[in-house]
Amino acid sequence: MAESTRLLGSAARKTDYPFCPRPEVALAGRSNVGKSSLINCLAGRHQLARISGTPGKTRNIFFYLIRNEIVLVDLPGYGFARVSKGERNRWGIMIEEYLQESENLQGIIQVLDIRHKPSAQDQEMFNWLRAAEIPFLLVATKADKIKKGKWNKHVQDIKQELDPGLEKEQLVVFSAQSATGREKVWSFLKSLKG
Ligand SMILES: Nc1nc2c(ncn2[C@@H]2O[C@H](COP(=O)(O)OP(=O)(O)O)[C@@H](O)[C@H]2O)c(=O)[nH]1
Ligand SMILES: [Mg+2]
Repeated sequence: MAESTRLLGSAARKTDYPFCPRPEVALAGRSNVGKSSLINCLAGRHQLARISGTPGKTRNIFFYLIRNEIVLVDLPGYGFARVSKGERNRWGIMIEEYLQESENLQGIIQVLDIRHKPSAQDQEMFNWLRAAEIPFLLVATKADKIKKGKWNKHVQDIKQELDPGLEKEQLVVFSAQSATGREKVWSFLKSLKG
């Protein structure tokens, strides 16, 4: 029997997407923000998604089946300054095609660094997913890097930039290192099924 948590495949274009037997949830965020670490933390597997030491290389879209429940779709990270214009276009086409054409996209997790205000590209992504009217969750990761007493201030700053009217449960404080917030992200994933 195939493993219930595994890489289903990777692709750049729709014709190459693997068959996904479960609802798909895409992860969007800046390069190096912690998307792959989040996937590994949710999966309870350290080396499922590759953690990048060197950010910015435009990669394919990776599809991971998690516990036979959900498919997490690791989109290539945006906002890496040193890529060429051609690379950036390739990135845009890849992500847009996935977001518009995927057969079974049920939700999006936008990953932000809790320490930083959302960048212009974070805001663009957020506006896009708002307009798409798809269930979404904001995850403010790397929470272990700041004191717990400061979490709320950083969360408020992020909300202020994106949308002050965001509901509390739409933004989860997370750490892949300590697994803070893991259950809340799972609750979101489970709310999408079926
Ligand atoms: N301290 C800490 N480091 C993290 C966390 N999440 C990711 N990182 C580190 O941030 C870097 C980029 O992580 P990665 O998951 O590859 O980011 P991605 O490019 O968005 O997939 C790696 O060095 C990770 O170890 C976290 O929650 N806490
Ligand atoms: Mg990654």
